[in-house]
Order: sequence, then C-alpha cells, then structure tokens
Amino acid sequence: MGISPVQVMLRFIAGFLPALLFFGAIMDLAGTAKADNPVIQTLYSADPAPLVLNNRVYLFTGHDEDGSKTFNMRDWRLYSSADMANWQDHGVIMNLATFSWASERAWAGQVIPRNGKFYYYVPVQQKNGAMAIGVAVSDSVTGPYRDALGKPLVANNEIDPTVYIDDNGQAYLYWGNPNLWYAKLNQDMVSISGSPVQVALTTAGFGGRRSGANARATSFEEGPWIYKRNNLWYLVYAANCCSEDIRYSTGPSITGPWTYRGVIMATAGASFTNHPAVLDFNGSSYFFYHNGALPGGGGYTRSVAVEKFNYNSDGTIPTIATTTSGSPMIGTLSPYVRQEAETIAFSSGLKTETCSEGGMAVSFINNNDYIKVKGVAFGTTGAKSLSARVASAGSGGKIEVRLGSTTGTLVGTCTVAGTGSWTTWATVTCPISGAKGTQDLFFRFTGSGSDTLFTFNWWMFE
Ligand code: FUB
Repeated sequence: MGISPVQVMLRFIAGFLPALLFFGAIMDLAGTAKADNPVIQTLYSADPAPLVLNNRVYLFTGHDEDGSKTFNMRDWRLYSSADMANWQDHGVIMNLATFSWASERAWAGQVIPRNGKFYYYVPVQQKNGAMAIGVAVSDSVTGPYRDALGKPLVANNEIDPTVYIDDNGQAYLYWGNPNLWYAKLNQDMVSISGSPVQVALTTAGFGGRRSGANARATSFEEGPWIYKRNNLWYLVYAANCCSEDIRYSTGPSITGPWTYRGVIMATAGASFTNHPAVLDFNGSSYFFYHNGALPGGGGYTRSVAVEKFNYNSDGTIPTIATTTSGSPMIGTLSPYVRQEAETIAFSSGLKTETCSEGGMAVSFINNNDYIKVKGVAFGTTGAKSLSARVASAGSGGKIEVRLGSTTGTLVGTCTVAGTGSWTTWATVTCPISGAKGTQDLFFRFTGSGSDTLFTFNWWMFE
C-alpha cells in the first residue's frame, strides 16, 4: 500500500514541527541529551497505570492529542520496559470506539490480570453526557481489548478507577471525583457485588484542603491508586485543585479506616493534574505521575514520568521530587538481538505508527531527529556491523550511529535508499567500528529531503 500526497504533506507537517520544538528544549550547546524523563516523547501521554508481568513493566497511559485545549483524549496506549529506561511502544490498545455507548473522554484507567485474562477499567463519557466506568477484557496484556459488557460497569458520573485483588481473592474497585467510592467485584471481574460504598471523606482520613484550592471537605481530588505493602494498605491520590499535588492515606484493610499521611509530590510543573501510580519492580519502588514537561506541554498536553524511591523504615512514603533524569536503568540492553526501533529512552522529532510487518515502527523521521537507547552492552570485542529494517517511499536518508550523545563518537553510518513505498521493507547493513563497552546509543537521522526520510522497524548489531 502506498501513501497519498496528502499523507505525505501530513507526514511533513507532523514530523517537522515537533523536531523544531524538541531540538532546542532538550539539547545543550554540546549536543548532549539531558533528559530521560518524561519517558514518552513521541506523543503527549497522561494517567499512568503500570503493571508488572513476566519481568517487564507494562505502562498503560492515556493520550493527550497535540495542541489540546481540553481533555481531548480518544485512545489508550501501552508501553513496556524490562529496564525502566528504554520503553517499547505497543501503540493504541483501546479507543473510544471500543465502547459503543461512549462519546468521548478516554480518561484514566487501570488493568489487572485475573483468570488468564486482562481487565481494563476506564472512565468514559456516555452519550447522555454523564461519566461512567467501563470494563474491557483481553486475552493478552497487549490487547486487543473488547468491551466486556456492552454497557457501563458503574455509572454514577464519577471517574478514575483503580483495582486490586485482596489476599482472600476479593477484588475491589475504587474510583471517584469529587467523592470516593469502592465496590466489590465478583469473581468474573465484570460485575459488582452489592452496592457501591461511598467512603467518608474526613480530614483525619484525607487531610484538610490546601488553602487556595477549590472548596471541598478534604484534600482528596481524584485519581486514587490502591495497593498493599507489608500488611498496610495505601491509597495514593491527586489532591487539591487546581493545581493538584499528590498525597496519600493508609489503612489496616482495603476498606480502611484511612489515616491521612501527607504529601508525596508537590504540583508537577506545567500540568494542573498529576495522576499517581506506585509500583514495585525488581526489588525497587517506583512512583509514576504526569507533568507538562515536554515542549508544548501543559494542562492538556501532559507527559508520563517516573521516579525511583525508597519507603522510609516505618513504611511511610518520602516526599518525591520530579526529575529530568528519571529512574536509573536496570541492567543493560543487548545490541546483538533484534531490538524494535520503537524501544526508546529518549527521542526527538519522530513519531511511531503501526508497522505493516507487525507491531510498531518509528515514523515521521526527519533530518536531525534522533533516538537514544540507553545502556547498550557492546562488550569488549565490540560490534562490527549494524543491520536496520527500513522503508521509504521517498529518497531515504542516513542513520548515523553515535555513542554518548547526538554529537558523540560516530561509529558508523548506514545509508537508506528509497524502497518504493512505506510498506516495502529492506534490511540495510553498514560497518561499525569502535562500538565497545556499555554505551548510550544514538541513532541520528539525516537527509536532504524536506519530507519524512524513512520509517524504521528494527535494528541489530552483529
Ligand atoms: O486525563 C483526564 C483526567 O485528568 C483523569 O481522569 C484525571 O485523573 C486527570 O488526570
């Protein structure tokens, strides 16, 4: 399948603007990339909901459309990582059309595995204008997810579900804004047992409202995230508004009673929401949130970020600062097995799209765009060549292979010729010299054409 002139123009516009925006913001004069947070740079992302499965973190997110002036959200996205630094893009795993009864607002959800299936609880706006919680189900963590009910699971005009299965096997769904609710889920995970319970929002349980925030009884605002650690239940939530900060409460059971424990993270930069999630992975604890830290970022163009933290010895959570460095990498990444091009620690200018060969590919690549892959273990002998899977309906370009930064040591250059269409793929190979040890690898893309140079499916060193 080829690409129309209109698509070509759209590729140009979409590829060119972000390149300009990103370039100035994240590069210093020496060309050194500064940041690995936010963890997704190919689009604006929000409402993180991570899940550990088979030694990988699966990070479900919402998606703020470029240039949004409201919570203009139409689909949910998935990313995964084994090392907390390089994130593989799995694309759109569910959208508003999944729920025939929904009109808009693909807002903050959470996935939980049970019975060999994955259940995805999300708030959406119904066609009658009221918010409701839907549940979708999939046989695979990466989808496709389908509406489990054909109607809302709960419809009380409140949002932001979080889900957890207690030690006795009883699953609970919490949600709410402006109130806080919970309900028991039946074993099937797609029906409620009994009636939802409204949690009493007391200052002892949820703290007093910050002065200047909108008028409510306690600090609780939205985005609850529930989990258990060392016999203590934690309810972390976005507090106050607006701007929000992130606070938490603890309790002796999944239904409380809750005791207010304080602030975890102050208002995070340019975004007035910040939506928390907490995860233990590989022996460490991680705090996910969103901010407005990408160029063009703000309250409706947010980005998911993550910080590593340690609980205090008494189980309390320390105050966590936002960083641009993000969490340290776990282990290294092998260059000698096929790596998806959409596995990215940081990038500039480019986008991703569904690949005609399956999975995702890096797309909208323009002159000077780049991908950073962190902690690539070339070993003592080093790499001798690079193979890259590419396609181009245009005249192609070059892949500069650099170490340490976009202007770091050039260890090889692969030339990409036109392949005749965006779905005609070719594997190009070029010699590599001097790639040894463990390095941050940069693919810097160059080309003279003003259109998208090429798309990039995967790479592997030999
Ligand atoms: O992303 C839309 C809404 O903004 C979410 O549902 C809230 O948690 C806030 O992040």
